[in-house]
Amino acid sequence: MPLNVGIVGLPNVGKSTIFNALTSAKAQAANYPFCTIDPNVGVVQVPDARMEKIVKLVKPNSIVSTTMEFIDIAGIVEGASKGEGLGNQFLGHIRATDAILHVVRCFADPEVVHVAGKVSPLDDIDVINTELLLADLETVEKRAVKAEKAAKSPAATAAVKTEFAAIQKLRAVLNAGKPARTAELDDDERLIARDLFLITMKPMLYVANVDEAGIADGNEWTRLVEQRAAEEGSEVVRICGAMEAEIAQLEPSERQEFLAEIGLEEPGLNRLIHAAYRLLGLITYFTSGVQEVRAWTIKRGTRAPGAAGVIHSDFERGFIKADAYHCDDLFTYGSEQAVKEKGLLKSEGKEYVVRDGDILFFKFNV
Ligand SMILES: Nc1nc2c(ncn2[C@@H]2O[C@H](COP(=O)(O)OP(=O)(O)OP(=O)(O)O)[C@@H](O)[C@H]2O)c(=O)[nH]1
Ligand SMILES: [Mg+2]
Repeated sequence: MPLNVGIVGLPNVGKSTIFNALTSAKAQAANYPFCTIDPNVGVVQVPDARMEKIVKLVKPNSIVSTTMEFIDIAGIVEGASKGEGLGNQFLGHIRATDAILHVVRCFADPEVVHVAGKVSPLDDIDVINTELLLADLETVEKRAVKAEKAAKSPAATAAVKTEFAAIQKLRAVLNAGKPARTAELDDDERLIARDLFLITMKPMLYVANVDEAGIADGNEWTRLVEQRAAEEGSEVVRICGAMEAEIAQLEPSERQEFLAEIGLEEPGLNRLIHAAYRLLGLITYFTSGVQEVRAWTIKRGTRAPGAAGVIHSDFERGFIKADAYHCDDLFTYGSEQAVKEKGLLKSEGKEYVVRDGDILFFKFNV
């Protein structure tokens, strides 16, 4: 289940710069709007400090991180939902993602063109969110015509009526200028909504692209974005795209030195990757042995057989039990043997809900 995150925003705000820093790719990033046309796709290893600690204790022959995918999409302008700019083409690319990073320009730099002529994050946010909303409204209106007819026919089934109810709720929310994700839907209605691939149904977080001075405490613009995000219940990650791009170019040894100089423990990108991972509702469990220590991605709330299925479908089908302990216990007691002696390694069954940071060993039979 490779999950992916789309990077959206106005043209020329730093999307490709951030994408390149994230993925060490060489997508074209340049100082003119609509530099990106076709989407750039890149795979990113999810950094995990716990993994490094496990590796130090277990000393395995090989290490495999978990990954996620980022997609750098063309800039959006006002009227995009009606075909302006690159129009519907890239809205389709956004529709195919699982979550959205919304990059907002929060740096001055007179050298870098702003499509609206001035830095104004709240206006920028409104332009993007409105276009996404209008695109969704069009999808919903189209479906509403058919759904209404079907629901009002004498032969209407319960399923058809549910569909119309869901469409009406979504339409009301979108017409009120709110994202589809704020609609209150029951489980059946949620399934209908899922089939519509609405953009504003996807989880979203704001990325405030700041200059170096704005990293530590933000600036007048990031405060506006943070306030707006708080009102919407969204998160904001503050990073300096230009500097992250430079850090990403450094050799690993130079990187630590550079970060220490500017008083950071890790690149801002790590925070961004972790925030995106959380946004997708993902957690990590580990398998650990002398051959290999490996991180695996699952949705929060997954039970042990489902987690086993991420490794191989046979593990899920033939699931018997999982030996489980938490990596924090490994760090406290220093070895799996010691964790076992403390009685903290438990044998868990099919109902066990896997925790973020669990170390699991599956027993199965097919
Ligand atoms: N000063 C400053 N410039 C930046 C920063 N991030 C990006 N830029 C510059 O902004 C310009 C546009 O960057 P891109 O990454 O190409 O922007 P984009 O959002 O991908 O643009 P489109 O693909 O045209 O939509 C480039 O000249 C970058 O060097 C930043 O944090 N600070
Ligand atoms: Mg670009």
